Amino acid sequence: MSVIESRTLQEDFEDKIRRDIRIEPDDWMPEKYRKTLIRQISQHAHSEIVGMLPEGNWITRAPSLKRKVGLLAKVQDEAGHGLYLYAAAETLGADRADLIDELHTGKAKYSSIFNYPTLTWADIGAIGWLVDGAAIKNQVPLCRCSYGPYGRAMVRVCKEESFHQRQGFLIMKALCDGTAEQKAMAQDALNRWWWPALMMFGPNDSASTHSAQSMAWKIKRFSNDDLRQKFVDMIAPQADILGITIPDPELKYHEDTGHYSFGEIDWEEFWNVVKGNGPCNRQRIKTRVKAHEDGAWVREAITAYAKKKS
Ligand code: BYC
Repeated sequence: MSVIESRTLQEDFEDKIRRDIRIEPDDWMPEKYRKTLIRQISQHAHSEIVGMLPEGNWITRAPSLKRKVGLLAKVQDEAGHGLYLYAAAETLGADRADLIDELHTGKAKYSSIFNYPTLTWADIGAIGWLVDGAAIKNQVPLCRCSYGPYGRAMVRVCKEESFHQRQGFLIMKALCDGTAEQKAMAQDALNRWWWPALMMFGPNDSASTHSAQSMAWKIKRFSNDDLRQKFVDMIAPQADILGITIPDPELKYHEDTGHYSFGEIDWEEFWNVVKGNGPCNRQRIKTRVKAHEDGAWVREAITAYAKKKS
């Protein structure tokens, strides 16, 4: 390709980004844009798949048939999200088997939040309310991502996430309206999930290595700190409705700005979990690898069936 041709392609790409025209799989794109998307989309897919594990732990122990059906449907939705996302990464030329291998060998990251244990039923409420709440804040802007297949996948994911958040809030509400012991369970879950939920948005903007470029390419539409602030502003009044207390003595509402200020995240804990040393990292990967190995016969059967049909 000549220098002039490649400059034209680059300019054409930049022009599309400027004019909010989506980049599609067959369009020319800079190699770094492709790599950034494969990184983010595959990490996102892994998060959905690993994210099924803390909740799966409670499917057999849900307190009623209604709750069991709701939780089953939620976990099933998450499997679906992972699959749309792996498919979106494949449109960029990534090989799904390689991506999964990177997860299983610890090379690929997935959201820090899923490395914490689910100790009581209230944790399922807290995950739906806080974790899916954070996911919605982060993912609604991704519906406008400059890369077509990712943005379109996010539309359906976000619709499902909003059901998930309501499911979680309603579990929390039932517990908070219940006995003193049930309300204490809800408070304990909030105490344990609050700070890890804030960490989901990633490092502060000043420490975020990818934000500036990803925002220039309109992959990300808001910075990590902006989204974290939107999340706190959404959740704090909901905690008041539930009658439970966010475990942050520095949390304060400011009439003049309409925003809450909040305390500093323990970044040492965050990076420790991201590096693989959280309470459940090893257990999560071990469980995933086992599920993958146990499912080998399904992959073989599907491949044999496809071959026969063709
Ligand atoms: N955990 O430069 P930065 C769900 C990494 S699924 C682990 O700010 P970026 C759900 C980051 O990857 C929720 N690692 O990065 C599922 C980077 O490392 P590398 C998942 C994190 O990409 C089931 C480094 O730190 N959501 O909701 O610009 C049940 C520097 O960060 C984390 C998504 O994946 C973290 N929390 O921004 C219920 C959304 N944060 O790659 C619910 C899509 C940062 O250089 N992803 N790192 O080795 C994103 O929006 C962005 O990738 C992030 C990070 C905001 C997460």
